[in-house]
Amino acid sequence: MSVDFAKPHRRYNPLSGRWVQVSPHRLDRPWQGEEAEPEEPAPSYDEDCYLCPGNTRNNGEVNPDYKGVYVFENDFPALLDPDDLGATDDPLFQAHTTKGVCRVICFSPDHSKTLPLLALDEIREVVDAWCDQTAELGERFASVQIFENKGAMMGCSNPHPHGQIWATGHVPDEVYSADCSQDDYYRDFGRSMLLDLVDREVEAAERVVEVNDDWLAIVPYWAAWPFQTLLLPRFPTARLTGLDDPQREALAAIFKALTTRYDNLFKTSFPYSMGWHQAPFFDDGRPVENPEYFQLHAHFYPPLLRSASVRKFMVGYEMLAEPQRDLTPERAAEMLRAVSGKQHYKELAA
Ligand code: H2U
Repeated sequence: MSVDFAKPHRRYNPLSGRWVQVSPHRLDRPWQGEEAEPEEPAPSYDEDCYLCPGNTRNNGEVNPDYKGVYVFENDFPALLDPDDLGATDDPLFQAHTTKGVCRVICFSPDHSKTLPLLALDEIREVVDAWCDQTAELGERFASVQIFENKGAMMGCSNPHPHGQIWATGHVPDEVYSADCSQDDYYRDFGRSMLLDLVDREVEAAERVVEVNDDWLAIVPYWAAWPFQTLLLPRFPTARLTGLDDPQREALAAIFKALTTRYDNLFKTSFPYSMGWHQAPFFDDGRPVENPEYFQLHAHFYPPLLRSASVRKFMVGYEMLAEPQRDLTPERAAEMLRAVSGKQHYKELAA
């Protein structure tokens, strides 16, 4: 049996175990909504910014005059590190105390430099910080979640280029489901699910956005957001801590190229939520060494659909039934391939 991909169809996401409805025929419908607004250039230093070097943060603490990446404990952490851990045993009202730490990572002292605008060696510094933070927090916590929430459209509180790190004593849902799915596949086929995916996607090429010797960026077959991408290592590694020097270098390069393509697509600083999924460090308190089934990967979830201001809303059917998309993942990959991954539109304009 085959599927006519020009007709409405549903694609399975083997990582989440969930489905997405694809409706390519709807792309022809008329659009009378808003189009892009011109962007204001950001200054390199903003005296009102909580994250710029030398400035006073919201809680009165003063940032050092940092020159590269700067990591600090979140002043308003969502997680605390209590000694007394408790749980309810009521099946209807289950709860347990959570413990963890939250940190903020400023990518650059320059307020105006988002990741694609940083030089390769500066992005490499960010990669090193992600790896170091993972190593340090993985000693104590079951899961280390590194993420970047970028752009006002994503609810990001500050335009200064930054990300966050939350480490938790428990394994959060999204990581847990990626862990279970990969474990199941490994038990069924004796191979890593995401390394198999890498081989198939490189060969097919139709969903590839960027590729180098060590990394691959694709619009996944099951993508729910219009320009969602998945960044995958082409070598086995369960965590960021497993990356050697050339692999980190190559990661900085593909990160810059992918985010440059994103910005060039609608000539805007492309908003997204991006984050790494890496293998848990503990399972019920027991250390987890280096699971062969688990492959490190990063998800990019950008909300934009047609222009710098027209976004996809995950509402209605999506909230109540399952995600739906019009643009096919193959077409989205083609659109991202059609813009430059080397020259950023802001650098061309300068
Ligand atoms: P966003 O990634 O959503 O913009 O969040 C930035 C984080 O920075 C947010 O969690 C923290 C907020 O608590 N923050 C500080 O820790 N100190 C400050 O002075 C401002 C913001």
